[in-house]
Amino acid sequence: MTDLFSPINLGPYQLSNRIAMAPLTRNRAGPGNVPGDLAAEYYAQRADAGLIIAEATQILPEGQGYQDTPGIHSPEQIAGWRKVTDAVHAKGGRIFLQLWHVGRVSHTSLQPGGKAPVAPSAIAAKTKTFVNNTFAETSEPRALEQAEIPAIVAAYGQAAKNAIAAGFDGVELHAANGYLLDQFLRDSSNKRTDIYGGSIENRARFTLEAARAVIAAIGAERTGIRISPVTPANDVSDSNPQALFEYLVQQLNALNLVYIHVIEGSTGGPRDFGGDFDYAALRKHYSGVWIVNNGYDPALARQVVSSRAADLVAFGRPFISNPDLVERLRVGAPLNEVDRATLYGGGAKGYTDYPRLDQAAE
Ligand code: 8OZ
Repeated sequence: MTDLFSPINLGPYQLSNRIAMAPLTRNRAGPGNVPGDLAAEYYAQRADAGLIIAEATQILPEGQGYQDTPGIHSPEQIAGWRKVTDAVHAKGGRIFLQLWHVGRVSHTSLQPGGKAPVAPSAIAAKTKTFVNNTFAETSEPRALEQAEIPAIVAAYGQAAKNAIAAGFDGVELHAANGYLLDQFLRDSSNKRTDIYGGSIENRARFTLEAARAVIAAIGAERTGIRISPVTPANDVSDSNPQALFEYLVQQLNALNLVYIHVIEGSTGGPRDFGGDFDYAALRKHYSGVWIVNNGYDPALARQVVSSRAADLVAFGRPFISNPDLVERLRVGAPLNEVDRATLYGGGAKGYTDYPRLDQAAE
């Protein structure tokens, strides 16, 4: 029988269990947006996850939307991440990096030259970002010229190469949660009239081009993607998400992407948001590894894996507060609660100091 602790193949890798650590923004990068030694310790503490998907990481300076998020576009960032991947591999773990461009979810104070953030269309997101140690409205974006898009597509490929140079086992394209790729996918944020707007095929074009660029750089067997078909996160919505995401998944299947990681419902919120969206219909179009996420408790996680409705379950907040989440799930131990005050920014507190079961018993 298949359970959460059954090994599974992911491209060239054999994962030791079906529990993934979801990508989690923690805003603890150092100067130059370089991940530090504390990040290496944090990820190494969680290395018994079948797969770690490291936090969203900007592919370009323009792709940053919050303070102190790491990048993967400079040599210093590659060197910083190398410490993380070495620490995880030393403990037998597997780690992918999530490649991120925030698009309009940014602030001029983070943009090179203080310029406007870029987006499919010049429509501001009604959402806040975190800059200068406080929450701020996102800045009014400008619409990308069609001629600018190839350079961003190429930057995804370069970032994937950089991730492999940093020792990652693969990458996950961040096409979820209302960031740049999702802004192009969904018709509330994409009002373009060129080949990147209008029809479903046109709105999916940028994401598929980015996927092809990453595949060309590092191989489909090291390339996954994260989508969130109905989430309202960062002020995006779509008039027909079922048709949009069924098309996207069909196309991703043809590209042989190694996994699709689906956020069900509202990110970090209700799983039933989006009403009758049919996730099983999405999966029917895809023959690779299917990772599910959002608000899974241990019982639901066991059920979807044993029924084969999903191949892996990604846990977010439970992995923040339980470095030994895998062991706790194995023995049915209670979970530590997450401290919301230390989620974003700061140092070791709320990052590397959550107790393991053996420490709690001391
Ligand atoms: C929380 C805070 C900032 C960014 C996402 C990368 O939602 C994020 C994120 C989450 O995908």
